Amino acid sequence: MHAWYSSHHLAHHGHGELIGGELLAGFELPVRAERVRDAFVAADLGEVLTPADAGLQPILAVHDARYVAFLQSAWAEWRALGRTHPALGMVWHAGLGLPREEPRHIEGKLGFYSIDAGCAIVEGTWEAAYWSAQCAVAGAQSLQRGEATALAVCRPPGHHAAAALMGGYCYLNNAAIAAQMLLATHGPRVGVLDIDYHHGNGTQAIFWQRDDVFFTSLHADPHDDYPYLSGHASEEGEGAGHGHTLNLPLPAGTTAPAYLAALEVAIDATLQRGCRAVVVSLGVDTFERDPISKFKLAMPDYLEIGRRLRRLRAAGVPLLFVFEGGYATDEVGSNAVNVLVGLERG
Ligand code: OKP
Ligand code: ZN
Repeated sequence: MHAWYSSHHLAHHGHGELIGGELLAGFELPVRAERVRDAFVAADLGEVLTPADAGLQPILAVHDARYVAFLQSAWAEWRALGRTHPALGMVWHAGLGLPREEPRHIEGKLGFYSIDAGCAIVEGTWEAAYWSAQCAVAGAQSLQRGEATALAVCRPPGHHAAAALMGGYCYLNNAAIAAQMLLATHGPRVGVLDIDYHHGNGTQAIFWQRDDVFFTSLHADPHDDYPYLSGHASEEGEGAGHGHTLNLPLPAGTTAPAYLAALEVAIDATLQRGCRAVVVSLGVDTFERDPISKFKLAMPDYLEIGRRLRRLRAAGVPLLFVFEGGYATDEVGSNAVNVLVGLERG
């Protein structure tokens, strides 16, 4: 198996995060992707490769062109105001239900293209987000060449980003970009299996009205945790997409037995929908010592998650793992890679 990694992610750094109303040092740190790459090498699972530049086309197949243009120019527009600190918006549509028109002022644009204040923009944000997406694109191409498994060491993560919205540390939806690509070769239906602690609201929104991508997610009950506003079991998709979204919210304190039972439900549903390739949004912020999460998975549980995923492989379904969350920096690498080890070695 190959792991796709780009050092361009290092350019996205130096921003804090609003936590409970205070601007503090953030959790989404460069070291996270370094640790995942290092653990992949240490586990001797395969080669770490640098993605080629596949350009904007696969990104624009998922994201609005105006949004992508905003991401590309946001830092320069912010700098033009004389500001050197990270750019952060403070004004949101928040469901007024009124027509949307792109503001001219960068402060307006930052809010217009955000679901929350979780996405500061610094000088290297676009560079990092672009190459994070290129890792996912290269991973999808691995599957398109017939490989059974690949890992995209994406950073920044992607599953909270929608077609024209950033949020929750995410700018471009790496998993959605890969799933969209895989439709061309593995259609008529591919799956996204999101096992990050947080609901993959951006991915859900992108495929909400579609029947060609089945989205299923295990996550913290949104009554109690971020992203709060979506991820309920009652959300099943709309129109042609009805029945092609499956949310499996779990309570704070969830341990392996309940977690793995929900994972089996998600795997069953993915097989039942006839998905011919699956993108796994691989967040390991379900870990017991994760600093921002409330599930209680232990290190060996990640091996077991991988073992359970063998059922997809046995059905001939190739798997692309796209790295999402996981903030316990000492264990994030082993936890993410242990899923692959469990899958490969049982
Ligand atoms: C991104 B990913 C809750 C604060 C949440 C944003 C979390 C973004 C997670 N107290 N802040 O899904 O790991
Ligand atoms: Zn998460």
